[in-house]
Amino acid sequence: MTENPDNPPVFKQLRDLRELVNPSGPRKRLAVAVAQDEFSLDAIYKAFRSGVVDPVLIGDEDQILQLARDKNYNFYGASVVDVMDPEKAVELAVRMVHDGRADILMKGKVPTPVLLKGVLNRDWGLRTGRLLSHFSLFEVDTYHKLIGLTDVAMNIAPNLTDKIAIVNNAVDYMHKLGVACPKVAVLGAVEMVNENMQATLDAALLSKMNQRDQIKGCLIDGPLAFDNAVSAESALHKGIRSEVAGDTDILLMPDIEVGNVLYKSLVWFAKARVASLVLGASAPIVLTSRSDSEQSKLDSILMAALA
Ligand code: COD
Repeated sequence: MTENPDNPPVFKQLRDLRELVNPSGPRKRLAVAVAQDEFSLDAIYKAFRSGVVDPVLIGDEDQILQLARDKNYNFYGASVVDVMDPEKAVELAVRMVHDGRADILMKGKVPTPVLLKGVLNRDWGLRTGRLLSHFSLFEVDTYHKLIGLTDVAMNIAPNLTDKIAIVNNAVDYMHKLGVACPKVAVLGAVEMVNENMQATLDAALLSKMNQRDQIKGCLIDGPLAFDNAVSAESALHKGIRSEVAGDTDILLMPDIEVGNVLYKSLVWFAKARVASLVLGASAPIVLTSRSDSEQSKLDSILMAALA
């Protein structure tokens, strides 16, 4: 796969993110909703020991302390708040961020919709007036740089307006990582515009809006089928001329089903590593799957610290 020297890959591996976190910077206060989760605690403990976060562990205190004892974790200096009911634990964690008593929200052992409904609460949630969206950063051995997927977990069936906001959230985050002009591939099942496939119509409009500077700070092309998005050879084979094909930084999903299946295919079949956040809220939100590894959760905390 060829790399474009005009837009060099900044990161190949998620562990590169660690070098960006300033070790002498202030610790981020991390409010964890329903913290009695083994992999989450493993990741939080590592981030705590390395001086990145000060956690507030909200949930079933007995279970949290038991898990910490089983692992010989010394959380001295961190706080544990006993809240048995998961919805109440979510509310307290979200309120802490809302009130400025915490910098980052993290999902523990609680279903994603329960956490997100708390985040979207009109009185004590983390709304900003922007659309909130989920963003995953993947390290795949067969690709030459980190690649973002969005939205695989929050917006179910985004319309064109939503997709513009989803792209902007992802592009803003990539800028923070130093990618000056991220390349966005808008995915479809085919690379031609088909008036019966809404995803291809949205993709064509997004590309044109980008050309006309209505969406800035990135280079958008689509519709691109997945193979064209990640392989220049494949695009060439189909006669597609595209600066994005084969050098994509961000894959924009047509809907949550495509996104979720691609996410899980990469994790389960390709053994890819991933870190994930919700963007667009008043603070970064660490939102990984309950089945994601400790490594994935740690990298997601680092991603949030960088946001
Ligand atoms: N950003 C900002 N505001 C939003 C967003 C968003 N992404 N989504 C909804 N809102 C606002 C709406 O404008 C409205 O004011 C209010 O929130 C309620 O909107 P509803 O009724 O559409 O939303 P809810 O509360 O029923 O559901 C919002 C969820 C995010 C919970 C819902 O979209 C959802 O369940 N998403 C999928 C989550 C999931 O299951 N993920 C798992 C895959 S791993």
